Amino acid sequence: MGKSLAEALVKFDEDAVLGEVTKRLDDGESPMQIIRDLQNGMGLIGEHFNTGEFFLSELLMSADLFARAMEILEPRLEGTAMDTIGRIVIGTPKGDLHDIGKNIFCTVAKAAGFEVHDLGVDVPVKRFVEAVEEVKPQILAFSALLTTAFNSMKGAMDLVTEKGLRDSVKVIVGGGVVTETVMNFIGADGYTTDAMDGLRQCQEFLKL
Ligand code: B12
Repeated sequence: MGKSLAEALVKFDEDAVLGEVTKRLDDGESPMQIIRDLQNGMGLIGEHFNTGEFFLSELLMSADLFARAMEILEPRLEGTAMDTIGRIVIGTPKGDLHDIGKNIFCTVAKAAGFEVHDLGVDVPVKRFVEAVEEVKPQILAFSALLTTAFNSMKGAMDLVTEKGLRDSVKVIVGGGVVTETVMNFIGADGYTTDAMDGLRQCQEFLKL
């Protein structure tokens, strides 16, 4: 099932992708599991890009098709949380424009009751620190898909520490290329390549 969805995405077969997403939702499958399969498809597309079989135009086409699938999936992710359980400031750091995964995490975090302050993409180091000062979040979150974004995140973390704000926030970094090494490099408290796992870690940070 999952494999065919990933394969349909790699073939840019819009009817097959949207048809399977709709069918699996109708069959009662969890939207997050469907997103994981689409994420695997994006991973395959990245591999084709690496080997030179795909170009930037294919990355753009895949992003567009993913967005269409998300239009169907997103309403199913949204919950009806009544009370705010905590504040998250999130952004994709300077130099990085990827936001599909960040937006998915924002949706599930909001659905779980977090107040999410999304700074968008290509966010300068200073903007993260200003937002921590303004919003006073319990959690500062980065989404990074490019290795070149690691230095921007480290810069933001250094400035947060310099301003004496480090102890006021827990920091999590998410995104396809993120590993424990990246977490340690920037000095974060957690890392993940999965939105639901990230949500669990955020809830744990607040001891919910
Ligand atoms: C789609 C895509 C694009 C689209 C992005 C559109 C958009 N609006 O986001 C476009 C075409 C713009 C693009 C451009 C480029 N891309 Co690109 N792109 C991809 C691709 C194929 C898929 C990424 C994606 O959306 N995946 C699906 C989502 C759902 O997965 P995800 O992001 O991992 O998110 C999940 C989790 O990680 C988690 N999550 C994400 N963020 C966060 C944050 C928190 C706090 C938490 C808790 C969780 C969390 O939640 C999500 C759901 O579980 C990847 C391949 C790959 N393997 O990922 C390459 C990839 C990321 N791109 C790559 C490259 C090189 C580029 C370009 C430099 C290409 C070029 N030559 O111009 C440019 C850079 C532009 C820039 N400055 O940012 C490389 C990066 C290599 C590297 N290690 O640095 C990759 C890995 C492709 C490859 N070579 O293998 N790209």
